[in-house]
Amino acid sequence: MKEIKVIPCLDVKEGRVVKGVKFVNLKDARDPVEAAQAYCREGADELVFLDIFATVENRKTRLEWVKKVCDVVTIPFAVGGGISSIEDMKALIDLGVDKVSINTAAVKTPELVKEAASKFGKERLVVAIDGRKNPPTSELPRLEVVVKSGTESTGLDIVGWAKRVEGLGAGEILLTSKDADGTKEGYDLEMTRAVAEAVSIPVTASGGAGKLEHLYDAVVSGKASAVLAASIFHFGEISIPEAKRYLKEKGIAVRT
Ligand code: 0VR
Repeated sequence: MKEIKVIPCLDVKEGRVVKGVKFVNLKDARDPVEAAQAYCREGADELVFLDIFATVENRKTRLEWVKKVCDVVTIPFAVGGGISSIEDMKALIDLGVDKVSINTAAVKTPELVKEAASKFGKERLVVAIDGRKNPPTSELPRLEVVVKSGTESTGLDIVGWAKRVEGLGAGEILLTSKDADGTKEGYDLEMTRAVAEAVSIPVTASGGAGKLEHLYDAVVSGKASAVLAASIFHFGEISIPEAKRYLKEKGIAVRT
């Protein structure tokens, strides 16, 4: 059984790691470099850095923030936020970033996924999909893709979009539930499972982790290949070693 990855996520705003609920009410959490060093030391399998306001502020990813973290990271490092061209990706990869993650830009220019996979290899290309659940009475898809830090509706069905980006060459999908983000009430298992069953590339569950059981549920019910969390790790409620020990005791293969 392939090892399940435990991934902390640094949502960065103005050079600091922040954390909110449902993408809003962002509160200061910790310094990105200190956090990255701690997570690497504690055995995280990968680190995600999201420059969460780059796109809405219509600017490129803040390379100076990324470089500071890049210089201390000793595990695979993925960066997203504001990436909208091959040049943006090359600049990050030249800094030493292992994987680039595109979200809004993929929706706006799907061909970018194909071009990036061809140029850098699909193993370096994550497509991040932020999703929300619409009420059954809505004309919008029940599971809908949202972009621009969750501020813009796309009318796209999440499963259809996931299958399309897989076909275009995405190496993996980072699937974040906007509704679950920061609630600590658990991942959106319906959304995660629907996508994981529709594609053959790895799907990372993201948004809502609050208890150790949630991590297990995301893997077993959600069929996720990796579990990403922010709140529980940044505020010290659960540590990376605790998470991995729990999953291992429940029979889930993890890197120890
Ligand atoms: P937790 O629920 O705290 O584990 O958060 C996991 C995940 O939702 C966040 O790391 C991150 O993906 C939230 N994302 C975005 C955002 C937060 C604020 C503004 C925008 C975005 O666009 O992804």
